[in-house]
Amino acid sequence: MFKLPDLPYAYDALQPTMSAETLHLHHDKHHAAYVKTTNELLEKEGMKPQTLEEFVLEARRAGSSKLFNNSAQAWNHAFFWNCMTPGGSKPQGDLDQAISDAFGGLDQLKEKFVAEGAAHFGSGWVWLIADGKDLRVISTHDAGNTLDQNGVVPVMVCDLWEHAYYVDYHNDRKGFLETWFDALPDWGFAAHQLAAARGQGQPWRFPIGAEPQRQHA
Ligand code: MN3
Repeated sequence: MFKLPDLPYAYDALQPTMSAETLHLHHDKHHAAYVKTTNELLEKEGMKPQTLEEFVLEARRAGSSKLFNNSAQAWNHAFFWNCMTPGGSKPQGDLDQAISDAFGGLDQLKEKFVAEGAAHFGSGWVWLIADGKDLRVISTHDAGNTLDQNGVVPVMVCDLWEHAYYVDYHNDRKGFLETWFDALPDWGFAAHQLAAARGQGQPWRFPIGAEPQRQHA
C-alpha cells in the first residue's frame, strides 16, 4: 500500500502564484484519489510491489491503462510537489552551466518550457529532462512520464491539467506557466536530479512507508 505524501510546505506557502485553494484541491482531492485508486487496484489484483516505480512499469508492460494512469499520476504529483519551493530559487553550479549549454540560459529555457506546455493539447505534463548528456524539454499526455524511458531522468516538471491552474488562472495556461516558471521551481531539487543523471547519487523516488519527507529550508 502506498501513502499519499504530505506536501513539503504549507498549503498557503506558494501564494500568490498557486493558491491554498488550488493546493487543497490538487493534493487532497486529485492526488489523494490517484493514490487511493492505486491501492484499491493493488489489493484487487493481489499485487505487492516494493516500489511505486516498479508498479508503474509493471502496469505499462501489462498494458493496463487504469493501473498505469492511477499509479503514474500518484508518482507524477509527488514529484511535482518536490519541484516547487516557496519563494523560488535560481539554478546554480553544474545545473546553471548545463542550462546555458543546452538552451543559452534560463530565459531561453523558460521560453521553450512555456511554449511546449502552452501548445500541448489537452491534459499532461511539461518536463525538463536529462537524456544522457542532453537537457531537453518534452511534454507527455495524461499520466505519461519518463519512468519507461531508459537513460532519462526528469529534472523539473509542471502539471498541465486544468485542475492545476483553473482556479487561479482560468483558461490562461500560458500565463500560469510564465508566472510559475519565474516564481516556484526548486532548482536545488533539479540540481539533485541532474547530478543523479550524471551518476552522482540517486534520482528522487516515491517515498516508501513512513520514510520521512524531504524538507525544504
Ligand atoms: Mn494534477
